[in-house]
Parts: sequence; C-alpha cells; structure tokens
Amino acid sequence: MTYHIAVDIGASSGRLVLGQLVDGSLQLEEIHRFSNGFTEQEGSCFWDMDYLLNEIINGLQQAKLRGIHECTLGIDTWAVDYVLLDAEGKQISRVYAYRDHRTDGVMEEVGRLLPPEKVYAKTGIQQLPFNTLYQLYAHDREELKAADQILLVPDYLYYRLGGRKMNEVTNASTTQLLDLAARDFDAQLLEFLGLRREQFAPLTEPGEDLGFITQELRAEYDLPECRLICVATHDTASAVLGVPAQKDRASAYLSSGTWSLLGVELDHPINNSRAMAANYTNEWGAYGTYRFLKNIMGLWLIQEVRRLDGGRFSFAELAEQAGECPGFRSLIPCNHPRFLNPDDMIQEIRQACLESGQPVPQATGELARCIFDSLALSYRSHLAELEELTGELTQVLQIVGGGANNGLLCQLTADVTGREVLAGPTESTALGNLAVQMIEAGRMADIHEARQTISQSFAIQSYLPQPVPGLAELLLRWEQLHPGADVHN
Ligand code: LFR
Repeated sequence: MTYHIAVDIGASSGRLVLGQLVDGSLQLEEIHRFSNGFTEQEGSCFWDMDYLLNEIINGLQQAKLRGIHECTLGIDTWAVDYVLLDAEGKQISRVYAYRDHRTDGVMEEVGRLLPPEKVYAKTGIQQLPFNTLYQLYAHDREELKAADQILLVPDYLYYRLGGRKMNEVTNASTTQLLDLAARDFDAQLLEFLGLRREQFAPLTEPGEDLGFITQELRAEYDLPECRLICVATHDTASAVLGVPAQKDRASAYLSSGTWSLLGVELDHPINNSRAMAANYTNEWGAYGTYRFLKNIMGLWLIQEVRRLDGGRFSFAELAEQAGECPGFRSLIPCNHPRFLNPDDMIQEIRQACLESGQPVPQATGELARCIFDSLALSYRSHLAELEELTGELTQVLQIVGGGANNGLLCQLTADVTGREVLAGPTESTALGNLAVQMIEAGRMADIHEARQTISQSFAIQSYLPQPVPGLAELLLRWEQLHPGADVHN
C-alpha cells in the first residue's frame, strides 16, 4: 500500500490529509476539510460524534474518487474528552466538551479529598480543570457506573470504524489516571471515582495494527480498503512527533494551535515538586518518550475574538491589522482561568485591561495585538521556567502548527524571548500521525528518520530576535499582571 491518510481533528476544524513519500520527500495533500466546534445545549457544551464520523466517511469517499482503493489510516484529536458505551457498544451519553462549566470548582473539591502532591507524583500530569479525572468526578454517578466502556474521542472513532476497543496511551495519559511507575490506570484513582479497570480497554501503543474498516461500512459507503493503524491519537503527541529534526542545537517546541503547548521531549518524566509548582505535565509520548510541557491559552483567544466579530477577517488579516497597531500597549495574563471559556471573550479581554488600568483595546486589530503581545510574553516566562526545570538552555524555539503561519506572533516571540524562532511545518500534527503509519508500513525505519525526512521536505522560516525598546520596563509591567496565575489556580 502506498497511500497513508491522517485524520486530524482539532477543536475548531478537522481534515483528512494524504501523505506520500515521493523520491524520499514527504508530500501532503489535503483531501477533505471540515469545521468543528462544540455546541451549547441546555447550558452545557457537547461535541457531536456522529458528525465527526460522518466527515471522516465523507473524506474517505473523496479519497476513493481520487483513485485511492487501499490505504492505511490514523486518527488524532484533542485530548481528555470521553465517550461512555453500553455493553452493545452504543454511546450512552452525550460527549461533554472539556470547556464545559460543569467542572468549575471540581479540581479544588477533588484536591481536598485527594492530596494533589500524591496525584502528581503518581501521574506527573499538570492540574487542568478539564482533566478527565475531574470530568468523570463531575459526571452523573449512575450513568458512569452503568458504562461498560470508557473510550476517549479518537479511541471511539477507531472503534466505530473498525470495531476494536482500545485506550491509546498518549491520549490516555491526559486523563490524569495513569500511573507512571505501573504504566497502567491507577487502581486508587479508579477506586476514588468508583470505576473498575475493565471499564477501560487495554492500553495500546502507537504503531499497532487495528485491522480493517468493517466490511459493513465499506459496503454501505463505498469506502477504500483502509487498514487502521493506531497512531499517537492525542493531537499534541502527533504534533511533537512531527517536529523536524534539529541540527545539534538545543531546542524547545511550541505546538501552536487552539492551545500553545510549550515544552521539550524527554525520555524520562520530571514529576518533582518544582515541576508540580510550575504546573508542567508529563504526557506520555510514542516510542517511550514524554511530553514535558505546559498548556498556554493559545490561539483560542483570537479564534473567539474572530468568531464574536462575525468572522469578518481571516486570521492572516487579523495578524496584519495587529501589526499596524502600536505594540505592548495593553497586556493580559492570558493563562488566567477567566479566559478558558468566558461568555464573551472580547468583553473579558477589555475588562481585564480596564481592571489593570491599561488602555482598553477597541478595534479588532487592537484586540489581536493585545493577544499576540501577551502570548509572546507568556512564552518568554514559561520558556525560562522550562529551562530551569530541565536544566537545559534553549537556543532555538521550534514553532509548529497553524500558529507557525502567523509571522507577527513568530517575530514577537523571537524578540521577547531573545531566541531564534524556526517556524513550520504548519501540518506537524498530520505529519506525526503519518510518520507512525509509515514506520509501521516499513517505509521509514524510525522516528529519527521520519523527522529527518520532515526537515528535508518542508520550508522552515527563521525569525531572528530584534531588540525590543524598553524591554526591562515592559517585563516589569508584565510581572505586575501576575502572568503566573494559571489555569490551575
Ligand atoms: C490541543 C490539546 C491539548 C490538550 C487540549 C485539551 O489540541 O489536545 O494538548 O490539553 O487540547 O484536550
């Protein structure tokens, strides 16, 4: 089989990307794109699984129309959200979106019952109010008890396509229920939630062959013959796999999408008290690695501003307008929980500026500028933290994902961090997804070769730091906003 297809679904859009190795170069072609987002029903936020499945099927039909009769397929999505199934494999509840407000205050409540230090020592996972641990705690007890299986979103999509149940490890680690030492679900945490181990499927590593899309689906929708390969199903895990190989220079990555995930890849977790205090996570990676990183609020801020602005301007236009506004005029501590899912992001940003005595951004370009300046300063603060925690100095920051297209944000990041920024590829998540499929198919030897191929196949843009006038004063202003007040407190 020469065709490999990545299904990559993020919080705001999904795509099916065809990957092929042509003369040693990895070539991508988008075969289908669709929008995604949670919808509000009776005051709660839900994802629509049937819609997502339908779009995957649409995409596969497009592939067939292009003459693809055989392929491998891998699926990645965002993390933490889950689907409950009954013994017949039917979905028994709606799928809550992680930004739903039902978890407000739950992390604190659980923290009073389970010492957070113990949970962190065990799991190494950062405190985020939407971790599956807290979502399950907030879930209707009876419904949870009655569930035969608990699958995360990509596990469920694989199951619907191929019929096999699994809990893939890179994503399962984001539940905050896995024990780093035992490398399985932790018995005490499950007991705390009133759950049994059998309610989860076997943990499965990226690279495993999950068999073919069912005959019924193929016949009903006239689909290609697809062999399902378990990839790193957490989008961030795939994005990190898709980071190009570096030439001997120490580098950190920033996976820039709805979230900004800033970190390094490690072959061991760092779950000491300092890492806990700074709220860094150790999510499990493919091939025995760990994603030591921090969640920063990311492009969600601008996505929301754009949505509330009626989608009048593209992201490129917003960056252009922001570039025309004076810099560092108004700043927000973007990781504050108030920005996680406010009723109105524009009002929330304006209110935060008003409260801190700064000019209130009015025009959409001014709001965008406030967001990009604040994100860049956040990256600076957390990069310093990362260096302290790992004891490794960073020379280069590799930005991958959609945010690598935002020249203004990349340049601002280089300027305020004083580091060279290497931007690209934007499709690192699809690339990481495809890399696992290609390794499994024997087209590439290992992840080192895959990363080498990625760096040779895509143009990477370099941004060198330029001096920021009045930087010392700017940093003082930034610190006064308490940017360390995090999504976890
Ligand atoms: C990015 C991401 C992050 C995760 C957040 C919620 O798309 O997967 O890694 O913390 O979404 O699932």
